[in-house]
Amino acid sequence: GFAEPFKGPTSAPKASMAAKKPKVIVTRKLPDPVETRMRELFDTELNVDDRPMTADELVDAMGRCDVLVPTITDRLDSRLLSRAGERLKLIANFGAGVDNIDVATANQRGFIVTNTPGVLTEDTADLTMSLIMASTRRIVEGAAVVQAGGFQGWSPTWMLGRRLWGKRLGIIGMGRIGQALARRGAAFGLSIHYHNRKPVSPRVAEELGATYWESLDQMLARMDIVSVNCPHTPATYHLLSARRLKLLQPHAVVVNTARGEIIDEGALANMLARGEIAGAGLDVYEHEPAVNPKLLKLPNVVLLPHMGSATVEGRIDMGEKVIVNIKTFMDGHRPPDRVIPSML
Ligand code: 8YV
Repeated sequence: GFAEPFKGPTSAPKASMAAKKPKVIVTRKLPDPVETRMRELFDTELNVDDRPMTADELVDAMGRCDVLVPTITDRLDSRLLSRAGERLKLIANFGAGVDNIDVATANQRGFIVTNTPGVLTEDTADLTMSLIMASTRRIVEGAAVVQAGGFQGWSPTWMLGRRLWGKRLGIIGMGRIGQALARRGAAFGLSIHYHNRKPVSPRVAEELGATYWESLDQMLARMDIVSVNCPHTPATYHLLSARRLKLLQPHAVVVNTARGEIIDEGALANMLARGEIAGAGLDVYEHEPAVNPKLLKLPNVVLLPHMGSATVEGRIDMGEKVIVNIKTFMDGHRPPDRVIPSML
């Protein structure tokens, strides 16, 4: 294509029109319509190969651009940000979660941080519901039998899972995604329970018919299905610790489409292996892309490769959000999706 490779030689000073456009460096390959629009609007440097940038390449990029568009695969910690150049003004994350960025340090250094909330809510809730269904109804296990040519015919006692209707779903984190999951869960006949820093508004609680548990411990002990839907922050790291996981009932199932760090993955794997809980559906891992080897050997888990927001529509919408944030900021206004540390 006509895109510049991100490691290309520094080009000569641009003509006056181009010079007015902000220099935007995108760290990964984004959907074509997003990249096309970015190139129209900004002086954009794309990553056509989609190879994740090294720490040194990120520092180099931050020294040469007004706006960096990173993703979850770019770890912008305080050490790296302290090496960032003077030119950088905005870090417009392609993604809702910003745990890959030390937002406080970024702000101290004068870099605004934005994210892409709202546009991946329904897709992520769909994937969460899929994991709930897959892990209770053994969907992946059953599909694997047929694909391996092993279907021997119907049997009254074979491939039995567990009924969803009438069970209790406990949602940890009742933000946009938690609420979207609650709606789906209610439609499947689940009773909806949640733990959050504070209760949702009475109007939302009534609409969702959701029961608030101030004590996560007490909620965990009473749920059939537990879903993690909160952001990863210092306060939620290992929120599902070994101690808390032990509060779950043996027939309970845990699903996570948020961030792996929220669950003690080693403790979860051990409990699954010992049959102390019934199953798990995971889309995210504590040390991504590594997956705890114990999990890989278990039959009672459904493991997906971080694809909660992976729809064509969702990824284009995310890109559009990034563009709106950059444009608004460059026009001298507060970008709509600014993240401030007190929100985290
Ligand atoms: C993104 C996600 O694909 O938005 C998030 O928080 O986890 C995913 O939807 C990823 O973060 C891209 O940066």
